[in-house]
Parts: sequence; C-alpha cells; structure tokens
Amino acid sequence: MAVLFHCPWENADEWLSALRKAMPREEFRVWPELGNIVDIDFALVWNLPPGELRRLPNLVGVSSLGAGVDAILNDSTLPPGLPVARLVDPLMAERMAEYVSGCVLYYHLNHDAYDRQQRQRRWQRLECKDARDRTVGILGLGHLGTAVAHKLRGLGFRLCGWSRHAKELDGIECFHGEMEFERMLEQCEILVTLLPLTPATEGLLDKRVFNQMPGGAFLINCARGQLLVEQDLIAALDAGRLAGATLDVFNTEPLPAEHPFWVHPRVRITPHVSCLSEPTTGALILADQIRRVRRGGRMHDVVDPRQGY
Ligand code: OXD
Repeated sequence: MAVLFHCPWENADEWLSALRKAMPREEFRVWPELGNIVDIDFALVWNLPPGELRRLPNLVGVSSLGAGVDAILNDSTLPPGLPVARLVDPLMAERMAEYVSGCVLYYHLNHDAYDRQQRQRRWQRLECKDARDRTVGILGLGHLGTAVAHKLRGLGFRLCGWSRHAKELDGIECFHGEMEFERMLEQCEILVTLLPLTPATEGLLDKRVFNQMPGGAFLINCARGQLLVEQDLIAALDAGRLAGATLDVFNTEPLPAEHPFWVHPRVRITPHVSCLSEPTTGALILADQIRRVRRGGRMHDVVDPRQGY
C-alpha cells in the first residue's frame, strides 16, 4: 500500500518530512512519480491535475492538504462514491480567526483612512464607534466561520451570520437560506466571506449584494476568488458604495501583475494566507485519517459532493 502525495506549495518538503515522521512505515509516492499505481490506496493532494485520481484502480480515499476541496470535486473524472475529506485542523481555524480579526480591526479603527492620511501628511482624528455598535456579518458558519465568530465576539463586535441551513450559535444573530440572505446583508458594515466554492456560491458577491449592504461597508474575502464578480467590486468601490475590500483569494493565483486589484487604492491584497495549513499538526490529523482507512473504518471530515462541502 502507498499514499500519493501532491503539494505544489513552497513548503512541500516540510509537508513530506512531517508526514514521514507521523507515518514512518508509510510509502509516499510523490506525483508525478507514481511507481506501480496498483499500490496506491490513498491520496493527499492540493490542486492535483484533473484525471490523475481516476487512474488509480485501488484508491479508497482522498484528503485535501487544505481546508477547501473544490479542486478535487471539480475534477469531472473523480470516481463516483470516492470519499473526499477536508483537512480540519483547529490551528488553521485559529489562524483564520486571527486573520479576519486583524482585518476587521483595521477597518473598525479607521486604519484604512489613517493610511491614506499618512500619505498626505495629514493629522486628523476620526470618530470611532464602539465595537458593540459595529455589525460584522459572516457568510458561512462552518468550522472556520464558527472560529471567526468566537474570536470577534471576544472583541465585542455585534455579529450576524448566514448559512444555507439553519444554525444556532451563541452571541450571533443567525440567518439562513435565500430568503434571509438580504435581511442579513442590510446590517453588515463589514462582511466576511467564508463560504465554500460550489455552483451555488460562484459569482455570489456581485453588485446586487453590494447594493444591499449599508453604504460605505467593507468586504473581506477569505473564501475563493470565484465567489466574487471582480468588475462589480471595482465598480462598487469606485462609486463609494463600498469603502474597501481585503482580498486573500483570487480567480487566478498568483494574482497576475497586470490585474487592476494590485493598484486599486481601496483594495488590500494578501497572497492566500488566511488559513495556511500547518505540516506538523496537519500530518498527525492525516495520519489518523489513513490509519482509520487501513483498519476499514470511516474517514472523518468527509464532504458531500452534491453540496460541495
Ligand atoms: C484553502 C486553504 O482551502 O488555504 O483555501 O486551506
């Protein structure tokens, strides 16, 4: 038995040595050197080229090396019924919660305006409301959304959240389903998106959404670039409908040098770092996953391919 490994990140070697440490007897086949493909029963991947999993006749499970599974599920040749798992690591949720808190505080404390003032050498104090009077909306109340909500609640913000299906979370006004989507948007002075990429969420963040948010609101997108209609965001920022956006994810990554986001005065960019997976803790979670499969047990954190998460 062997495990297919495909990791296009800078820290691929670190991942491989953490996995080898967590599973010293395991044989890892690093794509594209697959050896005899009949040996491979499990795959640990990020952005594996489509069609590769299909080639493995004895594959019984696949896990993402990150939180998202859209690249795996979007492979139209994925064998039907093959269990696909996300990597669910409390450390990643904590990193996401810190990232979002930093962005929310940046806008809440007027630091975007102070950055502009500094460039003009202008000394002017701006009014800042109390956190309890600032409403932050979270789209997506799964593992990551819940961690973000806990952190922001600790900072005292007024919170609302939206999920496809009804949820109840302490200290957060919860909305669900299409009918309640607009009611939630109307309140969001800062909107954080943590929804998975599915056919239902692709292009969700468009002018209709921006027009429903309070004037001068902010957007923080940590989900997927494909959720956003880029030209609608630029138009909303240029018109002053939205006051700023922090984007961690993009349609094309790395973001092409000629992309208008790089130079837009109201856009802040980070290179997909809001929820970096961590080899040392991730390898232990993945080792447990593989052990379960080898014992004939069920994998944890398996997604529903019909829902896409
Ligand atoms: C992701 C990740 O899914 O970084 O975006 O894990």
